[in-house]
Amino acid sequence: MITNTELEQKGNLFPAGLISYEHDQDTINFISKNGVRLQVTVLRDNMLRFRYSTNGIFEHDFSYAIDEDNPQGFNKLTVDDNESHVEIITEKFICRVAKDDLRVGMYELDGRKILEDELGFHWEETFEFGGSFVKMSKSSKDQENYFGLGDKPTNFNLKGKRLSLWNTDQYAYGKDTVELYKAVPFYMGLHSNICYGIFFDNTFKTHFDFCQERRNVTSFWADGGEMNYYFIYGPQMADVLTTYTDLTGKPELPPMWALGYHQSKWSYYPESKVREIAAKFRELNFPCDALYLDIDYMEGFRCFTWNKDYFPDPKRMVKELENDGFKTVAIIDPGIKIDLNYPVFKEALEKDYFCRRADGPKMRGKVWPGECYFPDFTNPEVREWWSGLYRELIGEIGVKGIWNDMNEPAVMEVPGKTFPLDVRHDYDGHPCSHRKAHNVYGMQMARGTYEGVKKFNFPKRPFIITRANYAGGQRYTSTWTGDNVASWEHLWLANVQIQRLCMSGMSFAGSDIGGFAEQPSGELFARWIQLGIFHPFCRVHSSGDHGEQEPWFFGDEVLGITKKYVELRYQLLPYLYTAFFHYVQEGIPILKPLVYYDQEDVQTHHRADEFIFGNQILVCPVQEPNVQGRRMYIPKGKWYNLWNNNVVTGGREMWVEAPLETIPVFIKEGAIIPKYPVQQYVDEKKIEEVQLDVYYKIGKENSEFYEDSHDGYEYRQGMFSHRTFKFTGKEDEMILRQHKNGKYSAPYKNFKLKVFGLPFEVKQIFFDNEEVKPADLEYNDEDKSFIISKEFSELHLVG
Ligand code: MIG
Repeated sequence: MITNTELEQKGNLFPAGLISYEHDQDTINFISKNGVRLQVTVLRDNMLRFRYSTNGIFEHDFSYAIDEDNPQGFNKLTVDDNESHVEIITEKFICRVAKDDLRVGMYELDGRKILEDELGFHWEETFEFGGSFVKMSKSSKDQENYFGLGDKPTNFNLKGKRLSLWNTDQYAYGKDTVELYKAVPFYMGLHSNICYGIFFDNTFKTHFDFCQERRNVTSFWADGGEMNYYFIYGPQMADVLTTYTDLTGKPELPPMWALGYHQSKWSYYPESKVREIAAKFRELNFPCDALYLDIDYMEGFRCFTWNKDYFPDPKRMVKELENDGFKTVAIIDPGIKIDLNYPVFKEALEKDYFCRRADGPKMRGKVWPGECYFPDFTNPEVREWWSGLYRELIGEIGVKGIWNDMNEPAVMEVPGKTFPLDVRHDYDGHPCSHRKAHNVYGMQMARGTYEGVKKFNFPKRPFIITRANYAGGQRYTSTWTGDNVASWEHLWLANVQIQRLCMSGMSFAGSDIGGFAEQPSGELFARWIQLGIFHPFCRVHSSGDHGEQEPWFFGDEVLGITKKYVELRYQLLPYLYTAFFHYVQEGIPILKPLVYYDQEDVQTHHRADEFIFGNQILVCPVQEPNVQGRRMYIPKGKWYNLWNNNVVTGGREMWVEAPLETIPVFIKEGAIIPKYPVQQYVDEKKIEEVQLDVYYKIGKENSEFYEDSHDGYEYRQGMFSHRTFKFTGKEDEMILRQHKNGKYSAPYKNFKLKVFGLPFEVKQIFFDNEEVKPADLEYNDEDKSFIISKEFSELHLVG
């Protein structure tokens, strides 16, 4: 146990007793005897913001993370004065601020403790940089567990870990590497079936300790800036996460092709190589929607140029690929080669858009092109210029997506692998050093890219992928987990990292399937594809120097298996798109770890292998070589094994068969899963009919199906269709009702309904309240299927 005296000897300072407090509409201001100010703002009934100033002065309030349009407003705020504390009561919970030291506690309305300050706010002044290290510590319960924090490659449950957030290029990182590409200073705590969230919106290097240093204490602190955090009350994890995602923002719907299968490699060049890869996919009927061009497409790694020896006519190539269903995605890095004959460099130089060192020289660093300068993406004028650079690439050549890399920012051959800390940034009119701007540099680059791609691809939707990001960056871009390795451990990591990103507001994420560094065995590749098709972003990518990584490279068996799974992804596109719609609308994560799915069941708090894809599909990857099956946890309820339709009862661990061609997948009973036919790429075919797989249940279950034209913005004018299927099953009767919102009507007319597990023989059928003959609905008794108009309102089967 660390005592205050020890901490004080180390130079830590604490708030002294309260002098006064006052409140207006939504904010309560506390002033303490030594000048510390605490501002508590009520944003939502379940969310408070806490800001501390050590000397009574607050700097201008500015954040890159917070979505300007985040929904705000609350129903109730009461401030009560007690002898020892001030009580802030919202409709959902109570916050108490102690009068003697400003320590804060959060309680449910019935008085149950959610979270209390341990030492609470304290700080240490730094003469070298000015400002302070700002610190916070909270007490933790024995059964309390922690989740979140972005892309950390460590156990899903963070209890016992100490981690820091400082965006870093970590080639071939490993389990427990402390700093990776992204900084998402948001976590959720869970105990006694109460979940809450802490979002520490501070872009300096931040640190989190989850009971590692001291068993019953969690703490977070930053190397500078303000103690500025949001407390979000659940009690359900879903409430916490959707509130956080509302606060920091949601992306727009991607074009559906971005959810297809993507193939990448460092590097596909020259043009003949790209064509060879494209042709092979089509020849093998292996679905693929996008091909990636890594840095070698450029002229000497100069961004926004083409190597004309390798790609003599990029516009023609991109067009021809597109005719064949392939969208081209091209990489763009932040480093701009120092070269007076290179127009992008010259313009940025003339306009003074490059970052400078504290004493004036420009920030110079080596990356792929050699010596480079780096645009200051935290300057809005620079972002605007940057977005304009995409005119040719997107607007004229027809590239459909942009891949931003190296934007931690990464610099080669220097200590720290990034900019020196004295580098200056505009920070949207709040000039600062790299200490403060480092963690948002990549996010602001991706933001400028997003604006550009959106502008020049309009009226089609933009697709961006970035390596580095900060909280809120999900508004602009998708992401991947960087330079992983072709190993079984990394397959495990990919599973954990993507689930964690989904728990951090960044659902549109995937890993380099098969591993970036080194080469996977065919078995590892097959297992990774089986997992990767259930990740929101699905791309095979690898470095150039370890052999081939196309699906056909591993022999016929692996090709057959991977093809079957990629086809399954294409069939499930409408289901995935619906999950994406919920993410975009409500901030609901696309993958749901079991703890999110059922926090009441404490078994789930330490599980990380299994997850729910969308709402109703349970997936559990095989993460070891040479196995025929594995043990896995099935959450409560009944589930159909996708491969044999056997029904299992959950709430327990069980052995599941999983030879190489099988990944354990279960469908929740009562679910209705919409499926497209297999296509080689999105919109290859005119869809004639959508299949609805119905998994029978005695009881009720709702399912949803969102559709629109797969690209463009007409959905914003109501041109979407959002269907809710209400299923009711009895021993001898099934009722399926449909409600529809939106004006869009897809070109196909019918659903093919297929009922699994129907417990009775169909004797009578009522369709929209009229009795019909089996033949009217083309009833097939063998597979229990019906063809019904997609505009049906009720199907009623009687046994
Ligand atoms: O220093 O562009 O993570 O996906 O293929 C390596 C080359 C730079 C790192 C990325 C990787 C990409 C590679 N890049």
